[in-house]
Amino acid sequence: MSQAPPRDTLFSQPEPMLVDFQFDERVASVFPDMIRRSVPGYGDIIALLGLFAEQYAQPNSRIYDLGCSLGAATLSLRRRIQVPGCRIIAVDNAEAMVARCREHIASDLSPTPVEVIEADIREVVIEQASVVVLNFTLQFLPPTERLNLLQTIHAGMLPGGVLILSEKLCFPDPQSQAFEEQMHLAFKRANGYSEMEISQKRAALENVLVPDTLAQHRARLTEAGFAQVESWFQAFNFASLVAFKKH
Ligand code: GEK
Repeated sequence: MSQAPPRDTLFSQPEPMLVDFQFDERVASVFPDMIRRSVPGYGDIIALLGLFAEQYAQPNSRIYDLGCSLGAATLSLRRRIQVPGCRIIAVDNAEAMVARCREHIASDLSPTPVEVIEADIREVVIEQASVVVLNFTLQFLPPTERLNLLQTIHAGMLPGGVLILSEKLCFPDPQSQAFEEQMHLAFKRANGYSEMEISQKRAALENVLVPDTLAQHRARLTEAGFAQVESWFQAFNFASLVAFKKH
């Protein structure tokens, strides 16, 4: 019988010196529980990413999972690729994530080869890409560096390629912002997080995760060269877009 994943209790005790959030061993060891209880729709997005691989992976191309953490998106993509000659490149710069990701990939028997690289996604060469996934990763780059990464991705994509971009959003009007935040808070409480856990995690992420609005994402993707942008998923303040490179 498989064991339940270790529960995230990282912010359950008062921290006198709360430091900025880091993707270290403590986070990696509880990550599947943490992200499912914190990000509404995460499980659905992961499952549906497989459909993008099924529909858009081109024969003899590369598929990138940028900020792969433990490899959940990679595995979903890998299991639904229908064409020959693909290779998945999964990238993360957190050592603890990469070590565990390699174990997960090794225990999955799908045929498409996967290379797990410990690197900064800003340093990785993107080429021959038919599908690129940024699943809740762009939000951790400094805002001024986001356009540059999207331009690099666009340049490394094949005609007809797709970029799937999932992000936490903020909202330009205060009423929408308050509503979406309230519902996200309710989601976390319903998943068993205490007020202390919620407020300490929020403080730790304050300078680390900087969200954009949907309009900022659309404008940036267009500026980076993408021909069409569709919004395909949203659960409260978490959304996913797909951007198409021209055929
Ligand atoms: C999933 N996509 O399960 N270079 C490489 N990796 C980075 C960088 C960077 N510059 N910045 C952050 N990361 C995953 C979930 S988690 C989302 C992605 C979250 C990595 C970081 O180490 C972490 O593993 C990941 O991006 C973000 O579908 O924790 O909210």
